[in-house]
Amino acid sequence: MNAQPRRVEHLQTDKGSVPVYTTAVIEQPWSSYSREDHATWADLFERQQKILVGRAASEFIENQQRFGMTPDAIPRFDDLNRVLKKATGWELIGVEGLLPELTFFEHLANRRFPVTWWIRRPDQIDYISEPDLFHDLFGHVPLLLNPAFADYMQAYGCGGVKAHGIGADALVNLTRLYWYTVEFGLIKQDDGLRIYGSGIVSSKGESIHCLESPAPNRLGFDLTRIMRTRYRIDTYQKTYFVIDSYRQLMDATAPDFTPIYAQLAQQDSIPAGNVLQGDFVYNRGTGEGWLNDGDI
Ligand code: HBI
Ligand code: FE
Repeated sequence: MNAQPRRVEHLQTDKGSVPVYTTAVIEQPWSSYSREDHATWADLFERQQKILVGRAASEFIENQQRFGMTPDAIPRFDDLNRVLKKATGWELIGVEGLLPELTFFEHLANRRFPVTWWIRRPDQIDYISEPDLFHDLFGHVPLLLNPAFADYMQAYGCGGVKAHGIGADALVNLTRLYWYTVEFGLIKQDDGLRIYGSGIVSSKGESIHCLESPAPNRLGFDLTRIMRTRYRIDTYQKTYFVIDSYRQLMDATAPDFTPIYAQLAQQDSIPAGNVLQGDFVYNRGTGEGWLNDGDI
């Protein structure tokens, strides 16, 4: 049984009331993982690896192999860091769990990715409301080997530190950008739409739902459209945004967001399930898209 992480408080955020942990950086207590912890990693890894064939972005699969991640045991952060540091200068650090936003942003701005050191219990295998080791290691870490995505994550962190200084509305806008790209993003490949978002690749049901269900919208990436779009944390997404490339994400964070936040402050937010005139709508089957010229 793994040691229970130390909760400090609950923070009311737009993700609901989430536990916020100490900001301490913790050495991964690899030898303290129980056989049950390693078995939970193996179960989740093997299940997701099967589901993600033909569904996950090609870089995601390739990079998992470059890290040498296997279901055999929970990976050691030190082993992963040897590969990661050389490739894009990023470093994994162990943490207790969700960090206060400013702390999180400061780590990203310095190419440090916080990874929760503990893994969920077997009875939480299908869903856990906060990022555990599986979500972070399996979901977030592979794409940090991609130079453009690694640049984007650092730029996002720098933007987050700035937004924290501007105010709560700017933070809400920026958190939506993280949500609809890093956590729930899709990418267009020659062979169709594929998943790169960590929240999806670490979830069995949503890995299938996001590409195959007729219910959700799949819209072309548009920075201000994303920043205006609300989201739910307790259901599958009603809208997914599709990028053409990771470089597109990096380029989108090039401008100073201050005037964008000012413009957004004058506009209403958009319900998660709406499709608006001017949205670029993708067809889930063919991956082809068209400009929506009328309100749906
Ligand atoms: N803390 N450890 C950790 N991991 C996250 O993904 C994380 C966080 N704190 C805040 C946060 N994510 C989100 O609010 C981001 O949108 C900033
Ligand atoms: Fe995450």
